[in-house]
Amino acid sequence: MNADDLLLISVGGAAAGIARDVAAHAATPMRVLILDTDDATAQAAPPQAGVSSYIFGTERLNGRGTGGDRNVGAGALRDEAAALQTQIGTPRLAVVLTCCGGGTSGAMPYLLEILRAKGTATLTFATEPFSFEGDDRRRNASNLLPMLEGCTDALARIPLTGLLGEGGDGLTAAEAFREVSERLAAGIGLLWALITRPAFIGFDAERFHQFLVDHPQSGLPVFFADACCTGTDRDREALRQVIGSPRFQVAGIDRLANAAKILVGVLAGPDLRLSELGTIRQGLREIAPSAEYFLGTSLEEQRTGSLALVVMAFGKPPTDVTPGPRAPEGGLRPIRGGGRRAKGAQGSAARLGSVPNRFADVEPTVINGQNLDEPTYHRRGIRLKR
Ligand SMILES: Nc1nc2c(ncn2[C@@H]2O[C@H](COP(=O)(O)OP(=O)(O)O)[C@@H](O)[C@H]2O)c(=O)[nH]1
Ligand SMILES: [Mg+2]
Repeated sequence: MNADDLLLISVGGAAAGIARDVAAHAATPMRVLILDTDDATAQAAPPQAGVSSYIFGTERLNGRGTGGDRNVGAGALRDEAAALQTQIGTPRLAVVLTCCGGGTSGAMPYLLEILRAKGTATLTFATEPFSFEGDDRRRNASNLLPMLEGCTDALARIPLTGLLGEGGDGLTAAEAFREVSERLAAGIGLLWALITRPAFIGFDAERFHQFLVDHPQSGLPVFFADACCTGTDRDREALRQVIGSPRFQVAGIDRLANAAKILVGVLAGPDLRLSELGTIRQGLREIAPSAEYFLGTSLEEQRTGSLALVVMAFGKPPTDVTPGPRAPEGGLRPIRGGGRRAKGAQGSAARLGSVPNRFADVEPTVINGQNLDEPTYHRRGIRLKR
């Protein structure tokens, strides 16, 4: 794999900090493009190998940011399409990260269109603001997110409140933002290591590209959980934490049991045993017997003794759901008692997920097992513009 095949792009101030964190912890140099409208982001951190910053819209905004207006963010990027083409190059796969709520993420749809025109497959992580942030930020996010579905190959919507989980109320706002940033950086970092350092059973950028584009749907919903464990029972414990993650219980749907495709990443040292892969595969098969499985492994000396498990569940339209063992009475498995929490989750475990409902803070309109708040093209599996 060529190092240029893979690119991490962040859009906006908060996403920039997370992208830098991923780069700082990566075992191999990675190419990161930080995009923002605010000069302060480029000046905030010392230079890092492989990381470049590009402040767009300076003619209109003079490096002062968008003032929270996402239309300003969108227009600013359109001004600079040509320069941006050069910055991006021609990666086969781009992981795009934005924290919705501000104005700069308004540039996302246009950025994703540029990537699609280049033939780059895109996996987008988009966070939704904390409820305490105010209505304007929530509105910005809930208007933008459905637009992203049409222009990215797979979309992980990540409510920050859910990412923080229980016990978040006692934190200061600064601690809460730091905590969610660390969880996101840890999850994306594992995914990156999996793609860039494949071993034996590789799931590299080209395979990921095929995986994402070889599908009739655009904007595939993806739900993501990870855990890192040590000890003799590390495979079972990681499996237990991931399977039990509340991140898979979304709007009354068990997104793991109902996944169409499950991408399983196992990152360990050279001490990884075949039986551990067997345990993980078997455990996931029991939860989602009808899903198609993809396995990738990454072995690094410094991981010896630990096992990190990343599971990404790619959704399918609810019209096409096969009940799994967690949905014995057919259809989608409802959440019981507000979803299960993984017990004994370790500090290194990070859980990412997404909400399929297109309206924030509104119960989904579910009729005959279909969530009518999901766009029709999405529910029916129609891929747009491809
Ligand atoms: N994970 C994380 N999210 C943040 C942080 N600060 C702000 N956010 C979230 O990011 C959203 C957008 O903020 P920002 O990226 O600064 O917007 P911009 O002004 O358009 O660059 C906010 O509404 C918050 O939900 C942070 O430190 N960490
Ligand atoms: Mg900003």
